[in-house]
Amino acid sequence: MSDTKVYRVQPAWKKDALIDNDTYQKWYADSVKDPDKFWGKHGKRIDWFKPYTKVKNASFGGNVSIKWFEDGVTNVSYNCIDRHLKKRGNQTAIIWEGDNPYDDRKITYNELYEHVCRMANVLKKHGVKRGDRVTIYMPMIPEAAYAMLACTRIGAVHSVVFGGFSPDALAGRIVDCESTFVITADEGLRGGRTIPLKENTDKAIDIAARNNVTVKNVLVVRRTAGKIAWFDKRDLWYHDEAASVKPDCKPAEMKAEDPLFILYTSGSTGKPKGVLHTTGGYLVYASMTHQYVFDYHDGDIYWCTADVGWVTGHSYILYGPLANGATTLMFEGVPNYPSPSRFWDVVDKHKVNIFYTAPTAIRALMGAGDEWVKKSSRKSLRVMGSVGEPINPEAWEWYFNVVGEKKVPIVDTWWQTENGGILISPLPGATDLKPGSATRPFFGVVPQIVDNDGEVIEGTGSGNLCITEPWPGMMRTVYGDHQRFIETYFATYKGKYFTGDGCRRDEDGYYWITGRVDDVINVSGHRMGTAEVESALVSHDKVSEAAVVGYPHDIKGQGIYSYVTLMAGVDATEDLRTELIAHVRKEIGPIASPDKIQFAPGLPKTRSGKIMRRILRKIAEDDFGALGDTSTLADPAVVDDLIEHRQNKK
Ligand code: 6R9
Repeated sequence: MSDTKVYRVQPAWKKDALIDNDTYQKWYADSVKDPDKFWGKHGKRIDWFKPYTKVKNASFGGNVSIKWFEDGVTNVSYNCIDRHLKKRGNQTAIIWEGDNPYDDRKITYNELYEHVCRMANVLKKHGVKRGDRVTIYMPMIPEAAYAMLACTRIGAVHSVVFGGFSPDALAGRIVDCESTFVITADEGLRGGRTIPLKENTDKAIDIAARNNVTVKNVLVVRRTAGKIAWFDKRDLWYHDEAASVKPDCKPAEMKAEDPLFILYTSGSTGKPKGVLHTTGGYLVYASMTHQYVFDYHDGDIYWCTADVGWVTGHSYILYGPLANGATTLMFEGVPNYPSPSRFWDVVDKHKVNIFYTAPTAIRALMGAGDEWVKKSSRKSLRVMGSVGEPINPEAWEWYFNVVGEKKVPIVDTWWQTENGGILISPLPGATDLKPGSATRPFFGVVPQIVDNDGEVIEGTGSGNLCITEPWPGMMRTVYGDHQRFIETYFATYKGKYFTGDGCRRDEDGYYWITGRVDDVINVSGHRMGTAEVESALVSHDKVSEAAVVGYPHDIKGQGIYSYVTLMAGVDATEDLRTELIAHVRKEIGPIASPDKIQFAPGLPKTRSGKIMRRILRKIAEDDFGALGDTSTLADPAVVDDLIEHRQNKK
């Protein structure tokens, strides 16, 4: 659309920027023309115990094998801590801002070294070895960072599970990667409310045991000192254990392709997949994108508001910033506690220069009113970012005009758990901005748009977004299921990585992500498979069938709309509606709570029994005038009933 607003790079953004537009063009061209040369050079941004001689050895065809820097030897915690000690041992590595505004802490690189070494020695003491999977189920406290880095120090593979997930969801993730060591806290604290993490862990461990995975130890960090159950042979207090071990621990020598972490994410089918990232390429990519996308300079105070339970927290609270020797802020709380000024109060309090958040938070704060922003100065802000879902132009404009006072560039960063780091984004000193567009690819990233038949769309046009060339930060496999990796990402369009997102390219070559084209919905930036919510619903004994779709939601981006068919003889009551919502929360967690439940005597199906989700989406959007072709429906009368009882009447 040529009538889109363009915000040109301002002289102040360009002045000390690491990359201007000419440099972007040149580097991008080099990165695509000769990836071996380009990444061979930039791979050296991290320290290697043994340098690599091979750079790229990767193919999206056949069995799909991705290797970067494969004969190099390094260690992630060494790169995030040890190598900075000489120059910046006394610099703050982590600023921790508690849920309570009076609660904060600063941890220097020297202190981080000691905490991580002690935690690593605790893991070793209890038998955790290289390659073992450690599950981390933690609130946003510095010990979560110590735990992750401690795993990388000894070569254990961490699997961080978001603290908002239920015991069942946690158990599923423990079982899938056969993890026998769990790190948690007594309770979490968010927005003044406690979250029973240890109690959830206890429940999850019982469920895991019934599925033949026995957790041997639980390391518990004391956060609230709330009352918890204790199992002497199994449970360990972190503060006792850490005091009992040495403050030094030699970093393990890891091969570039040794597994670094697993992170579970939702897809359109089946249970969540364990996305596996490896050591060398991931760290090179996370640190490089952190530096250039946020135009990070030495001494900047950097704040990403994500939770460490998501990939954004992995790459852009921890690994990218720490590899770059940055001061990274970790926030335990929520945007509107104790008031909707909280984000901006924290920005002023810690003089934050780079701020990275999600559209759902921006929309919620926009709804609370400008006065909450205007109470603060925000003078320190130099770059602002957005991630997690498409940002609508209204929210973008508000972020730019009200929060940034027209002076701060916004980087709308598009990427996925599978990608390890940002793939499409403006660079502050190089890219003219268009509200709602993630703009241009990062170095080495080759996007391609294809139609449903796989025909390549050149120039301007819309379709499905693929990436045709490997990049160092990408996932290597689905943990324990390489076939699923191939089928999920490389089979739809053979030999190409398919993102699952729809996309438009405009006349300037800018990319506009339009959202998922598969059965994944994005609720407040959290990815959810409709199939997961459906299977949670049908696991209730009064439900015979369920179909779940997304619908546009003002704050969350998408809301969850569920159509539920009850067992014969069961009455559709308000109480049952409440019960079903509680049931889904128990099965998956609060983030999966259905916003709407419509009791449906029947679902629209084709004669072969496939649910016609297209129709369900339209009804959920209250747009049933445009149902499209319904001629393949087995029983057209079903649709009339669904329309009559729709829950989103405008
Ligand atoms: C990093 C992260 C990935 C999905 C992705 C897309 C959506 C993320 C976006 C965006 C438009 C952006 N998404 N960033 N859509 N513009 N800037 O969020 O990873 O949780 O795996 O979600 O999120 O649909 O496919 P993940």
